[in-house]
Amino acid sequence: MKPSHIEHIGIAVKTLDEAIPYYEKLLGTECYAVEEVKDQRVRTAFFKIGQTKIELLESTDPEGPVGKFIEKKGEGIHHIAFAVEGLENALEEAKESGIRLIDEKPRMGAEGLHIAFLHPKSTFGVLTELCEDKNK
Ligand code: CMX
Repeated sequence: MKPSHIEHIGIAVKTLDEAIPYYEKLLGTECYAVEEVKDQRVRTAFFKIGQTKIELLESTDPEGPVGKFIEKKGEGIHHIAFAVEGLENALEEAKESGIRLIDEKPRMGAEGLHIAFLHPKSTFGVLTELCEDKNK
């Protein structure tokens, strides 16, 4: 596996309405998309800096992954996502090397990317996402 770049950094926030203006100021750029990812029980907001994005995550359900994260740890960095080519093979490789997969198979994430998560308990405490843009 050789990721090409950090695709995005996911940051859990209590409300997009409060966090978006801060990031717009900090990054000097406007949020270019707000999208709900229903099966993940989040609303997301995106900013672009070079090749990398910042993805703000607001929970839509206290029992969802981001709702539980904020309840336990508070707002902050939630996950890091690496862009890979050949996501299925990357997952196979990760599994063979003993990494615990949250998603055995890729699924659809925000922005039409194919995504899969690796469990933070086997990635030194960092929830890790692998993603592939099949439209590229
Ligand atoms: N980063 C690091 N550690 C995390 C974590 C995170 N984001 N989320 C949970 N953990 C840790 C918890 O602190 C806990 O550790 P301890 O046992 O030491 O207390 C452990 O993982 C289990 O946490 P939990 O609250 O009991 O939560 P679950 O086991 O139910 O779920 C996880 C944890 C990672 C499997 C789940 O959050 C998940 O499947 N995440 C992937 C999907 C996701 O995060 N989607 C939201 C983003 C979607 C998007 O970007 O579009």
